[in-house]
Amino acid sequence: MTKVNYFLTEEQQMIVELTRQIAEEKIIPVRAELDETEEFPWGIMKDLAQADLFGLYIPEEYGGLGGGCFENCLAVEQLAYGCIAITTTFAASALGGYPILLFGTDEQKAKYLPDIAAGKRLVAFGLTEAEAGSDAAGIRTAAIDEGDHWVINGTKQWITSGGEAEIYTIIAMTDRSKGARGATAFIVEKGDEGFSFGKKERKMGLRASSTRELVFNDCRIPKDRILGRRGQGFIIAMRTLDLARPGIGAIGVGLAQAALDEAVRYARQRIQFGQPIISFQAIQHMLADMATQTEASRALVYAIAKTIDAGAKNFSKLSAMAKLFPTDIAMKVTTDAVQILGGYGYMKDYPVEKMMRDAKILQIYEGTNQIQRNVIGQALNKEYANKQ
Ligand code: COS
Repeated sequence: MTKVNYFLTEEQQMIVELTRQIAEEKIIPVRAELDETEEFPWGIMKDLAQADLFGLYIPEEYGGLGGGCFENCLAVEQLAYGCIAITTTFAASALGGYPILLFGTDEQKAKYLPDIAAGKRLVAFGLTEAEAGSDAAGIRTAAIDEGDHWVINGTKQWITSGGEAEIYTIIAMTDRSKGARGATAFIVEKGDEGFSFGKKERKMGLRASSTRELVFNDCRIPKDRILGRRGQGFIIAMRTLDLARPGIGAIGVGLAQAALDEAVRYARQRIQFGQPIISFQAIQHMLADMATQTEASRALVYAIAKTIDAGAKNFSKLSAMAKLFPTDIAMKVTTDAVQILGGYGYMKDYPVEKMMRDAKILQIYEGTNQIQRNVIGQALNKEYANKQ
């Protein structure tokens, strides 16, 4: 049967094959256990480091592979076929690294990117706080300029790889009176004075990924840890999210594909009323929708990621679309997969119950899907205003 041809280069095809192999050989065998124990997937992070995958999006001069958003999407899609908790741990490293890549000075890039690319040090991104989720400009963590250093106070919440990562790119207020324009980005390192880790969350899904508070208690960091300019922090966060969101869409594609494969396999071998349930039109139509929606999601993510890599400017709307559609589809397809497996689907003996639990986070993190719709809606409003 002909598959959609996305005309991947030889190098891109290699990334797909390598990450699929890691998903099948390393991730799938341990995913249920890590989901149960909530253990951080260090072993797999080492495998990904050995395969040079942490450097996928980092330029060659800093030891990376020089890929773009598209290559990153190809990799996380295949890893997500195995487990999205483990993939999120990997993807969070790009989210944390993008601010340095996009806004770091030459010195900062030279200092941090080679270790990040080699997978020697994990990096995490800290924006969210207890009172500032969707309303990202509402953060309260504050950084004060004290001459030769900065002093940071506040708490970041739900930070992926919190406690495990060694480098953190965080956003803090340097002038609250200026709202979004009063935020500034900083690099904080594990071990910095006054920087510690708080509550580790217990979650519905995504259990092999660590989600933890970052606590800044008179945390002192050197002056040169500022990222970009003072007051540029909100823009840095938004530009980072714009670049990262297609990756979340790609994780949704990988997860939907995994759930679809499980559902088709099961429907072909499950006998009821004397025949495999796939011979019933009710099941066939569900599978047909699941397959079509998964392929449509893939095509959307790939097209938008390539558009971004081709040098698009102001791609927030596209990036939001690339996150929104595939993640809503991943939720639907995993739910339908559980339905097709019926009672077995609800049991932990089959992987689809974990897939459905995991899928929910995709509609929430890196900006809820309601926020993605806002971003798209506001962009449409602007576009059409300019046309008149
Ligand atoms: N790229 C560059 N600049 C951007 C931007 C983007 N994608 N989005 C907004 N900005 C700029 C605006 O142009 C504006 O600049 P000016 O002050 O110069 O006009 C400034 O940032 C503030 O923008 P806006 O008024 O739209 O900000 P809001 O407070 O209304 O927030 C949303 C906008 C809701 C889109 C933002 O808060 C958001 O993305 N929230 C979700 C956060 C999120 O994803 N959290 C997940 C946790 S991180 S894993």
